[in-house]
Amino acid sequence: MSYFDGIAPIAYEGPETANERAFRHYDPDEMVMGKRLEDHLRFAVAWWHSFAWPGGDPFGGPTFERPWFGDTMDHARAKADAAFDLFAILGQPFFCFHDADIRPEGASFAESTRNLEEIVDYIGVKMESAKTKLLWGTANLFTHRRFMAGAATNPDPDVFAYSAATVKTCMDATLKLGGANYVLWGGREGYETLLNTDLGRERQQAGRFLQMVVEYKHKIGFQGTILVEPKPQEPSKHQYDYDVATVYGFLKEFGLEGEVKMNVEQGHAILAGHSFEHELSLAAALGILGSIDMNRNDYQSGWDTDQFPNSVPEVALAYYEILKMGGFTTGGTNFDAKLRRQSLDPEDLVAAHVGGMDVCAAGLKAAAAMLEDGTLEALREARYAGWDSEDARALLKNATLQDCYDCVIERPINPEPRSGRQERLEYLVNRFI
Ligand code: XLS
Ligand code: NI
Ligand code: NI
Repeated sequence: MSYFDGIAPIAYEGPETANERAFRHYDPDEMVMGKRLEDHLRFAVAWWHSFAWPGGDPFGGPTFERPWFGDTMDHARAKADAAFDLFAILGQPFFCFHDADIRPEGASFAESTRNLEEIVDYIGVKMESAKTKLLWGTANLFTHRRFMAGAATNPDPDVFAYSAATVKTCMDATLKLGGANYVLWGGREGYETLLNTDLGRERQQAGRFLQMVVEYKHKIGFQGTILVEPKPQEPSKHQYDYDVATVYGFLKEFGLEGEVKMNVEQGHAILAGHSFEHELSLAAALGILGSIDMNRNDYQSGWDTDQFPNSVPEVALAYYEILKMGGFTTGGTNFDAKLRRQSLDPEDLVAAHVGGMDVCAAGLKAAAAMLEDGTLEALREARYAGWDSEDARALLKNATLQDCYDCVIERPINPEPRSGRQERLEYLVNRFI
């Protein structure tokens, strides 16, 4: 018997349907800008939120009572069975996992690794008869108490070594399951108080750790992309991978900017005081936009609420940046989103994903329409048209302050301000949403 018994695979029925168990906007085969919608969006279900999260919060214990909750390998297999049952209902092409989501912790590193290898084989067999592939794997280096003072940035070299060994096993697992990417989110790579922290040292440790990951990727011939996922705080007071700009500087410092891209999460962007589209636009401009963790942060809470997305206008601006850079290559849209703790039923889990997929599909189609219309990009380009002239280009390339001075005096230059047309642009965008 399946946990999702009685729930049939979700089909596309169009925007007018009253059926809760149907897609209104997500038709995987719909062609958008010459590509199937499924291949644009590349949806993934997150194992941790959908199958491992028990519904607790700082004031209350678990609210979910899933039949697969427990610490044995039998539980782990039952969890994988339920996961693949949900995948068959949603029909999404990918999933993502941490080691700790899929296997029970062992009494030793060796036992944890054996558990991981065993469940990876089990999942591998399930994948043979399913359409679902692995978008990315990652290591949980933040839940167990050994990681409380960080993983790579821990003051104890034993924790550094343990963390590196753990990442090795997770990269092996990701390679074995044919993963398209490998993610590093620095869960506790930061500090609680500067009073006990040597920032300089911890930076160096984090840099060397990431170099080791890239070296190992090449050693084992992993063809996927290594992704870093920025977040400014939570669980630690301050996290080193604060935002896209900060991580880019870090990659440059350690010579990794050609090797590592970003996994940008909506909620993390909000926590950093940015919009999602700001982080995506910057990552695209720097050539390091890899993949996204799609969710929605509560704008008042101040922590990472990981809700399913429900705002088409917001999602549209995010996909606009993605389409503008040419779309995902190895990346995709991972629902790093969880149910609210009162949403107890299997039906809730299905509906959350169906709703999220529909919001993303509607957003992506609006973004594609804006791009195909071209007005927004034409106006943006026109704003910089002054730079198209030979003289202007030479100015940027070779001119000195003295050259500029001479030119301003001789021509003479007296700049005339032009409208930025913000309200008109906002109004234009609304036409597509
Ligand atoms: C937590 C992060 C985490 C990463 C994977 O805030 O979003 O879920 O995506 O470790
Ligand atoms: Ni995430
Ligand atoms: Ni997050």
